[in-house]
Formats: sequence, C-alpha cells, structure tokens
Amino acid sequence: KTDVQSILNKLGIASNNPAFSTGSEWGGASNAGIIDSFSPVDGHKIASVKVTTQADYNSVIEKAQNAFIFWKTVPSPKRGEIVRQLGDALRHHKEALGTLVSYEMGKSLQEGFGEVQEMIDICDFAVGLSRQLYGLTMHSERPSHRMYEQWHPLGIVGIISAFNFPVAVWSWNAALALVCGNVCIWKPSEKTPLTAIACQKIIAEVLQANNIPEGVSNLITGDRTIGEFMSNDNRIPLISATGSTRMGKEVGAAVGARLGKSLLELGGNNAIIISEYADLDMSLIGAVFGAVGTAGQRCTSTRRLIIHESVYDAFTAKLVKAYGQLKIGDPLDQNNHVGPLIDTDAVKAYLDSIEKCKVEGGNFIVEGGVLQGDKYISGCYVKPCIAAVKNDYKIVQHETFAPILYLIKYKTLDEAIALQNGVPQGLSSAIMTLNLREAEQFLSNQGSDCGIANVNIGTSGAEIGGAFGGEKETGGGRESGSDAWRAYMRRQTNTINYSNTLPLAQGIKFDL
Ligand code: UN1
Repeated sequence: KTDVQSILNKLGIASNNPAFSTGSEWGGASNAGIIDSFSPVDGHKIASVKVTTQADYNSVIEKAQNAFIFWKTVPSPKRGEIVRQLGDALRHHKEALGTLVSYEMGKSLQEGFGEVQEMIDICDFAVGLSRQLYGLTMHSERPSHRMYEQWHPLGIVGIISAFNFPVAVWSWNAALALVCGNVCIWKPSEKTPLTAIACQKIIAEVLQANNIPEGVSNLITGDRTIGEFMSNDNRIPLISATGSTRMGKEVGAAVGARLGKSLLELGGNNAIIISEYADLDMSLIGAVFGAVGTAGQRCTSTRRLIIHESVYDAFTAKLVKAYGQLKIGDPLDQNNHVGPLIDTDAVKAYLDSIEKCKVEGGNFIVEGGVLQGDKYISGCYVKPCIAAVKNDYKIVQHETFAPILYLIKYKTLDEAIALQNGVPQGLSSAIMTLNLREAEQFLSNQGSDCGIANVNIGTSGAEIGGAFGGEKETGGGRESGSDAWRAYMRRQTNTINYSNTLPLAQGIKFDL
C-alpha cells in the first residue's frame, strides 16, 4: 500500500499550501479562496492550496519582468545547463513525483512514471537545443550587404495546463521556453495543484543552487479567473494553453484581441483505421491502450475505430474479449489496467455521453456504467465501453474525456480517410495496415488531416522528439520536439550594409 504521507513529505507538500511562488519564495493573501485537492483514487482530501488574488498575480508578473532582464542575458547554453540540472532533479524525484501524479490525477503508476520520464526527456532535448537555436543567413540583393535572422526570447511565457498531464505539459513548455531565454508563469489545473507545487519546489531548488533570482519560474494556482488575467495581460507575449476546445477558443480570442501569441493544444477525436491488411493482434494492443489507457483522458486517446467490413466481426470479437479481461481499480496497484476518472463531474459527462449515444442510435456491444463497492469509494471508476455508431452522430463528433470507444465500419480506404477526417478536431490519427500503398496514401496530403499520423502505432503515446499538436479545433499549436521552440522566440531579420553607398532595395532610385 502506498504511503501517501511519505510521498507528500518527500515532495515538500504541506496540508495547507500557499497560492503562488516565484521560485524559492511562496506567498498568498490571507483572505484568498482555497482549493481542496481530492484524490479520485480513494476520494480522500490530499491537501489544500490558496488561490492567487489579482494583487498577488500582479506582484508575480513584476518579479517575472525583472527576472527576464537578467535571464535573457545568460547565454543560452548556460541556460541549458540549468535545465540539465532540472532533468537530473526530476530523475531523482521520479518515483515520488510519478506516484503523486498517479494519486492526485488517477492515471496508472506506470503512466505516472512515464509522464515524469517525458519531463526528463524534454529536459535532455532542451539541453541540446540550447546550442542549436539556429537562424538562417540569406543572400542580399544588394552588393556588400549581409542578411541574416536571429531568434530572441519573448519575455514572460504563460503556461495553462490541464489535469490529464498535470506535470509533463508544463515541462514541454518550460524546458523550451527557459533555454530560449524566457521566464515562465504556470497556472496548473485546479484539479491537480499539488503535483504542480511539487514541480515548482524541484525547479526552485535547482535555480536557488545556481543563484538564479526569483521570478524565472513562477507558479500561480487558481481557477479560470487566473487564466483570464493571463489571457488579457499584454505583459505576457505568449500564452501556451492545453485543455478543452471550449477553453482554447476563449483563451485564443482574448489573446488574439490584444494581438498576443497563443499556442493552443486542445481537444482530439482520434481514430485508428483498422484495414483489411492490418495485423489484428498488434491493432488490438494499440486500440485498447489508446481507448482505455489514462481512462480515456488523453487528448490523444483513441475515440473511434474505423474498421474494414471484412475484419469487422473478427476484430470486434477480439475487442470484446480484451475488454472482458480489463482490471479496473486503484491505479497505484500495478495489476490494474484502468484507474478512475478525474472527478464525479467527469463521471456525469461519461454517463451523459452514453445516454446521448443511445438516443442517436448507438448500439453498445460492451456496456458502460459506474462501478460501486469498497474498491470504488471515490465514485470515479467507470467501465470502459464500446458502441457501434455512425460518424455523424453529434456525440461522436464531440470529444468526451472518458473511455467510450466508437466503432464505424468502412468499405474503401477513401471512405475510411473521409470518416477519419470528418470531425471538427485534428490531433492524432493512425492506420493499421501492412499494405504500403494504403500506408503511404494515409500519410500523403490526400490522407489524414491531423497533426499526428501514425502507421502501425495507435493514436496515443507520442514521443517528445516530434512536434506535438494538431489542426482544426485542436488549435494548431505545436509543442515539444522538432522546431517547436520557435514559438517561444521572436524572429528578427537583420540587414547590414558594409559598402560605402546606400543602395535601396528593389532598385529604387532616391537621389538627394
Ligand atoms: C495530452 O493528452 O495532453 O501522446 C498529451 C501522448 C502523450 C501526451 C498526451 N505523450 O499520449
């Protein structure tokens, strides 16, 4: 049995925690509201945090602005060295932090550790990147002129993260933003504030050991009001927000209204096409992990299976058998496959979606339901379920953050691709096929319209080395690998004239 108290002690989490931190300093108005963090694992209250007030918020912004003046002058590889130390600190705390992620959020212990591993990996990536923030050089059209571009930091990067990846999403943003020379202000989900406090303590220790001033890495806890302060605040040039499409539309509109930059990582409605040429055993692992892993609460979770008519019955039989073997329960017990949903509101949304699906004509081949009994005392444990549906049902077009899997039958690959693309979201997609023509068509511009398109891999579990994000209502942002770092910097084009005349571009004559 996990000793939660010893994990909290190791990570420095008290029973009542302050609202904000600028590094080693923590604070918060005494009259501020309070958020209680309950574990969906057993329903127990873990601890409380204060809410950041507007005055607290403004003082954090001021600290961050001052810190930026210092931090941007630190050479990028030296900033990388700090992030390297953060990666080491995370290695040291992996077990405790991963366990707290599992306990506060409800994902399996393996996935809790996996999430911390993603943090370590992005730190390693960012360290290398700190020596590779390359710009291009261009050939000027004028003689004895040189033209090049360079990348400068933006300033304060605001990070708004969701409960489902309560710590990794912060690290994808923070590790890159920091090597790029920015300072960060993080507003974690109010559903998972404690894992955020743990991360802030870990990074603060690294910053303090290197005599980095307060304000480089900041944490503010609170609800959507704090998110609104950030979105409307022109002292924050970039807001990176992860969460629902509804939230992203609000953040995007507010940031857009002040012509700020936003990086949006929103909902998915991810499908796997199971082709007539699929390896069905491999497909089964990808589909089941994608649909029930993290209890269906990843933005990359598999929501739809688009199955060729010739393998539909055989594959469905395998699925039903596999679902019959799923163990649902305490995610800290490594024998279980599926943990709880985040809270009882999420359970309600799950039940509503099942109801709506039935009303529209969905045929449940594996029934859902809420689990009851001593093991399920939090009321957040639900049965993963499967329904045969039509792609155009309203509920199928909608992302429900729960383990509900929709099955759709197809005849031709063109039809399958149209179904896969026929939703408002565009995050992750996959095809299971051993047929080269099918695989290449799926990856071509006539194929998937998503930010992520995989062959013989499911929709969830992307590696940090690639750019992560999606199109359409997924928001268009890209985080983590490849050249996603560019979103955290401003590009400056520089032209230098080393001749003794001043020729104008485009050959314009202007004699004085
Ligand atoms: C998310 O659900 O917000 O690809 C991120 C994955 C993970 C990240 C998911 N690496 O499933």
